[in-house]
Amino acid sequence: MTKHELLHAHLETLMQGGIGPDQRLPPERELAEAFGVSRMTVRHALDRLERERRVYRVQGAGTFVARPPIAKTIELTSFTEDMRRRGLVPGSVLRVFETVAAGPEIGYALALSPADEVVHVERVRTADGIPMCLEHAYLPAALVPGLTTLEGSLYEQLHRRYRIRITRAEQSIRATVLDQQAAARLDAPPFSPALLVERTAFDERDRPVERAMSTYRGDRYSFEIAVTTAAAGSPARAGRRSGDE
Ligand code: 16G
Repeated sequence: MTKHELLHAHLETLMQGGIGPDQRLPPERELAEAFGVSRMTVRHALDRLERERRVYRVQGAGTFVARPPIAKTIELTSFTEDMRRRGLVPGSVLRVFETVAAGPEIGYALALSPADEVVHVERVRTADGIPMCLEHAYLPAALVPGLTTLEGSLYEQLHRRYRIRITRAEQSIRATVLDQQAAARLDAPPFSPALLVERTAFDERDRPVERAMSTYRGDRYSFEIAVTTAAAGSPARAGRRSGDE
């Protein structure tokens, strides 16, 4: 190993072990002496770590270990997890549970033919007993044989009973207003503002397993998405959805 490589390996070890986030690395001079390299070499090594956003410099104070990113992408959660994380008790009122033909749009999203059967579940999702969201979920009937009703978390059931684990989703969010029926279900005035989130969820084998439309009351729910510059390694990281309680 060259001196340069030794220095790099040493810095890696320091950051993974001994020195935690927001703690200071040894001064440049000390590192240069310990490894028998010039201060310029030490600076180059630190520059590289700074570009990778693994350390940051504070003028006059030194070089500090950066906090790791919270998560790489907007996190995929179920309604149940989302509410629990915020200390709210998730609940559901089942309105519809039926098996119907997919039709062209749902069929397209789930890679089925329009005549193939899907299970349609309509639920009012509550947080601490208060209606928060109206959800329509469609699942290929062939993937969930014997499912005749739904209690509790859909994603937990899919996992426990059918070994289906949702690992990624394609999602769009747009503004809308509540029609008469959705307003009645959500205990809100007709035509009040809402957020419509449409999701196609995929399992570990990348099969589309759910197409869902979730309509959130605009006055009770907001999405929080942390964004960062591309230089940080990923265009968008860490998201947490939050409701307005
Ligand atoms: C989320 C999903 C919805 C899914 C549900 C499962 C969005 C926009 N929608 O609400 O597609 O069906 O979670 O929740 O994130 P559950 O496991 O609590 O039933």
